[in-house]
Amino acid sequence: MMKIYDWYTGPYPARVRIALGELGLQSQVEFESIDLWKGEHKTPAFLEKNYSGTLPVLELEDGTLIAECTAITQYLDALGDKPLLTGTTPLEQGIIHMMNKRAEIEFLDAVSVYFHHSTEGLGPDVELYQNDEWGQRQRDKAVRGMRYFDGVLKQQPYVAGQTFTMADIAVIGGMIFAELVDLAVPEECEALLAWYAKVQERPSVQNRLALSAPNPVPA
Ligand code: GTS
Repeated sequence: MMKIYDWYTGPYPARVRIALGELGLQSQVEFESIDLWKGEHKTPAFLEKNYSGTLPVLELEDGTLIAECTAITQYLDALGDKPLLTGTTPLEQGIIHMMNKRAEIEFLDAVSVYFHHSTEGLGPDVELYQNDEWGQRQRDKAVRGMRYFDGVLKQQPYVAGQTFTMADIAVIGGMIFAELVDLAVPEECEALLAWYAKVQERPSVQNRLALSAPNPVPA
């Protein structure tokens, strides 16, 4: 059985959990919790699994380790007969990859930097270097990213075009992280908010936390 190391409420882990749900692969993976709040992702043992010290990480049955949400999603999507999240034609694949990367750079990763640099983040034991000015700039960048994706979604139903793809999942990750840090979506971003209401109805999004949580669930 494949294994995923993650933390159940994390926005990046959410991306892979949603992908698993979309692909119907939930029963093919087991989860191992790595407690971000205790810094378990920065221990030497975990850094051997993922040099970057981040979650999630996918471990295959033969022990091969794949980190990075995009890489994990591409791997999982390629297991089926027909890719559902990463495109089938060269054009689709290129556009989806571009929009997925843009969702990370312009939105999700920027919210993450804001969290780690301008809030308490994961606490003083984990956040060994903080630069508030950098965090604030990334917060402003994330809000610009929201406005960009609002413009995209005024033109088309999904982030990379006419169908739901991993680029949508990356923007969902940004929305989840923005909620966690109380970074509000500007009210006028109506298309982004309407898209988010719509994609939140997907079972893959609704059921992501239930896939696994540490037992007992932390307070
Ligand atoms: N580029 C990585 C990816 O796409 O997988 C980023 C992963 C990432 O930043 N994951 C977060 C993490 O490990 C998990 S979460 O914030 O979504 O819960 N953060 C811990 C840290 O110390 O940066």
